Amino acid sequence: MTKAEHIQQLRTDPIYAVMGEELSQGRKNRDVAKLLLAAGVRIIQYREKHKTWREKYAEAKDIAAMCRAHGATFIMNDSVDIALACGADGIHVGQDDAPVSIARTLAGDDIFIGISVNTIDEMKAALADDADYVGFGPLFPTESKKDAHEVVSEDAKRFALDFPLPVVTIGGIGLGNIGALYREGFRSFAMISAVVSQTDIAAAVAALRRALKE
Ligand code: 3NM
Repeated sequence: MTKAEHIQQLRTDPIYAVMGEELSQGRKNRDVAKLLLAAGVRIIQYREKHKTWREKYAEAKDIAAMCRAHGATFIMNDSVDIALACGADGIHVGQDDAPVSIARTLAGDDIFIGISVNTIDEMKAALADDADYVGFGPLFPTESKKDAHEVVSEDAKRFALDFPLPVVTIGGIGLGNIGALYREGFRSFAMISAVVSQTDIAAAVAALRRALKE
């Protein structure tokens, strides 16, 4: 798949799973990736904060290959070098990681780049820096990210709803609120606990997709 096709998938498939072993109920990342793909998830971000470079690279390389075989989009969190080494389709950076412009110079034009944003100023900067999408959050309080910001403001939500880049919402999203967010106008939902932490990932994903249709 081309970069444009991956970005199109990001625009059209509402479910974006963020994976990390600490929140996976003791399951290994490769096994969680298999379950996600079997459940029909087609956008997967690999996010590991405490593994070594080599561990992250070895896992990310395998999971990227699995994603490729399923027509899924594989996004590497933080590390431009691992993203390049493992053949990731996208890179997701935070406000404290390499700026989008530098990530782009390092990664070249074939990998799309998303950046976490919490405020209107950060959304404006993402646009000016030519990011391919923004991860906007947290929408709700979350236990999955210890250093999460304050929940986004209503002004920032209004700005995000009228923003030209794809907006991937994140933070505390699940079965109880995904339908309401969809009705507000949001179209993409990144989740850890509501997907990767669930015992039955396939059932959780099916329920989320149903909630989006209601
Ligand atoms: N980033 P859950 S919130 C990884 O606001 C992450 O940028 C956030 O996990 C941000 O779906 C978050 O379990 C955690 O709330 C999302």
